[in-house]
Amino acid sequence: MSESRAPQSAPSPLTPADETPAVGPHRRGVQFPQTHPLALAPVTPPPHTVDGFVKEFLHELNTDLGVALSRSSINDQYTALAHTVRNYLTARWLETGRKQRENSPKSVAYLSAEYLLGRQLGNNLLAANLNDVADKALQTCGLSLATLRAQEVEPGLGNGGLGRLAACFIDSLATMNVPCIGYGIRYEYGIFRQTFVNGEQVEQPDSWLALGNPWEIPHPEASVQVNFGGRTETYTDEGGVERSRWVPDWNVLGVPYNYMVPGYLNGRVNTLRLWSAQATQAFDLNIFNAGDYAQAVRAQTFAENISKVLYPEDSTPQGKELRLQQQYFFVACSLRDFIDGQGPDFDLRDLPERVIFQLNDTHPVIAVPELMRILLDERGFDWDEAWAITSKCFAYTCHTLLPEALEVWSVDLLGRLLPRHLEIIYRINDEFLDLVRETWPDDYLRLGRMSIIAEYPDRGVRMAFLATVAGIKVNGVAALHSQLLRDKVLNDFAELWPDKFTNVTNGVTPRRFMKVANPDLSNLITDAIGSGWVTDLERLHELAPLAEDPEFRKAFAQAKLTNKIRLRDRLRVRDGIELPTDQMLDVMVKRLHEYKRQTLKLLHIVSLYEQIASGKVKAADVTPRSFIFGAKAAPGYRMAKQIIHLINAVGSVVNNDPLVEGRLNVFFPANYNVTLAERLIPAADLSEQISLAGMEASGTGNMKFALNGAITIGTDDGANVEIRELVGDDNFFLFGMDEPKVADLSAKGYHPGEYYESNPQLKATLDLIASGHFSGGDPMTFEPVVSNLVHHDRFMALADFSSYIEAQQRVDALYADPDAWTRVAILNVARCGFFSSDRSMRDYIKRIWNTPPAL
Ligand code: NBG
Repeated sequence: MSESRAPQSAPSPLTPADETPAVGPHRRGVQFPQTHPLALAPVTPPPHTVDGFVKEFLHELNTDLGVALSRSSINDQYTALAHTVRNYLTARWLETGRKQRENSPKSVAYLSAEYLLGRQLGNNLLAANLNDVADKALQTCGLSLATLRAQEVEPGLGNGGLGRLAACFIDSLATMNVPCIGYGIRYEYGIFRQTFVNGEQVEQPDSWLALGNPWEIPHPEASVQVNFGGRTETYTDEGGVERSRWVPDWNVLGVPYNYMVPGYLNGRVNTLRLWSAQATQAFDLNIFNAGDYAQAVRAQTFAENISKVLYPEDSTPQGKELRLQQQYFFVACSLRDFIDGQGPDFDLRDLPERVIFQLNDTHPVIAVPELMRILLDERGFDWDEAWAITSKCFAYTCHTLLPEALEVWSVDLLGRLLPRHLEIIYRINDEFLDLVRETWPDDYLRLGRMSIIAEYPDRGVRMAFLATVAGIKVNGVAALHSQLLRDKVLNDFAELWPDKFTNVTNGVTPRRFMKVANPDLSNLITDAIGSGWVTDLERLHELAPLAEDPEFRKAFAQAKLTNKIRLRDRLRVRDGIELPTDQMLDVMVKRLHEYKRQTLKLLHIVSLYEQIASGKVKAADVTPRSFIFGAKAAPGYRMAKQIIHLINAVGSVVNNDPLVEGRLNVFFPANYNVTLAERLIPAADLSEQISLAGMEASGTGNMKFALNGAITIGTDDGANVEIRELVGDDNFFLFGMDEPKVADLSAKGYHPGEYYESNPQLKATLDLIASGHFSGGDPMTFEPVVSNLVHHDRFMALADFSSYIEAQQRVDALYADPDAWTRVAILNVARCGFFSSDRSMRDYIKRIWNTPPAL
């Protein structure tokens, strides 16, 4: 919906106060005379024909962009095309908004600091069923849809799985007709663009907005003011009740930008609303008058910094003030927006019937005290009433098990930035600890363990605990992860409230990751079982018998080959890589993190190479493989960056050593992102999911690979466990310790050096790296990586090495029989329908949200 409302108090940032424009004068429900029949008729999309499309496209190009086709740039053409597609969806968007206002159904408000959307054009063409029409229409104008699609810069507003999951979820909700609004931040710079200089990662800013963004609609007139800093004070209200209030000392504006979230062929278009920070006044007039113009402009920059850049840390948050500002900024805007959207007469006691705010990890958890503050300080509720409402409006999803990934905000910082919120958090904690005391009298250790306020090492607010106390439900993202949350990380809370804890296994959208990304396989599936699978992914089961059909296997293998060729063509242009299409494609793509164990993959490669280089094995006896890595390291994560360097160094030696005879190839295309994932995953044969058991919360890449017919080599970790259960042991290469074994080994004391000393192949592999073979003879370059593995190895790569190598031999054995391999790949596709994000959404609805699908 692109309508909006008058702001609370903020004047337009760009207009002097005495010239405040009329903002939103007759919005929201106010009738004003409409006499022209066209004004009374519902908005209609352009005709769904080639001519209709051409007309709309040229209109956009000529009138909106002001260029003639003959003079237009590719970016003009792309922009006009995007606007055209948008125009087809607009009628549905307005209609969705109208129904929403009419029926006031309970909505999901998904609060997420990250949305890793990927390119919009392909997905929106699909949702509006415009692919063929657009293709033909552009051809008649002498243009190519493929070329224009390549012009789009993807919005990289997320780090990895957590942000991509949010994007899959909003796609599924729209497709399932569930009212949902996604709220987030419109970062001016998304996740950095990764480049390699001499094999080392160098980060470049991601200026994704440089050429404009045709998919967003800004609404500056609907900006929201957000306060920061200052102090609190107590006062006595008219009824003689002592109350607190916040006296902030600075503020910024949140400007909403709306994005369409179209359902697949169902006429629904939900909204994603991303907030951008702007200074409240363009100039601070006092400073301006005093002559310090530069200082006045600096104040503006300070405010606008809030939505400037996405923090590139994945799994290890930095306790930076700006980050807390971002978090509060977007939830304050979003709560205000949602509440005001219910109209002036709305009784906030009914809020739990209108909305569930889903907290995507701890990033938006400051919304809990914010809602309390609104209810207490602005709406005059007493504490118990306010808490009764608040504690029904939130649910919390945890996405990690790493202790260092759980956000803890220093009390000092939080008190300085949000003093009233800190007071409220203390009160929530006091009441909560009373309950703990009642439940377990005299259990002081437990009291300290469960307190929302941590005392050591510094005083801090444990955001995960706050979310757990306030949330109606807490869920993990795969069965194993949810179990470990209950049994370990949040065990005390699970004892107090066993029913609060639940699981929803992650899922991925088949629209983007099959229909858009893998047209050949999608067509093959549709030819075999009809098109219903796109919105009912369990129907992929109907493919299972076809795994036994030689003709189908042939067609399936052919689709895989076509995808490899498409990937080869892309990598050739994008990275100057020459990918062989006649080798097994072995892929590991995900953020670079020690727990994910890219090093274990690397040890496998170096071990193969070492055996060839030392003459133990003939190159001709090695299964030809191309290994592809894709991974960004957090800029401040030194070990991760050294591992990237090492992968590149190994690649340049292995790929160029004549002894290898081209049978092993290691490629690391820079800047792995959603766009590349869409090309890579459909082409893969082998999916590497090799984290240490008990560390990966779920994984979603693992699901995308399996659904595209790659076979997994993996540990019993995260959602791998469920993938293996569904596809069957025979169709999955399992290796490594399971979580209880990892826990035992940890308890016993893990000594990686023992594995190094006792396994000659492992020793030879590590020694080769340590010798400087991959660093021009300099043994120091990768010494930190090697000694970290031999002496610390927190994630036990050495303990799982021999099991991994053995599993890779099983991979080779199966691959030697292409038909048998394809059969297993087909069974993976057929049995992974469970991993649709549509199913995840059904689980959230049933177990957590209680939102009926809208009509
Ligand atoms: C990530 C986990 C993944 C999981 C995604 C989505 C964070 C903090 N967590 O295993 O590491 O698949 O979340 O749930 O990014």
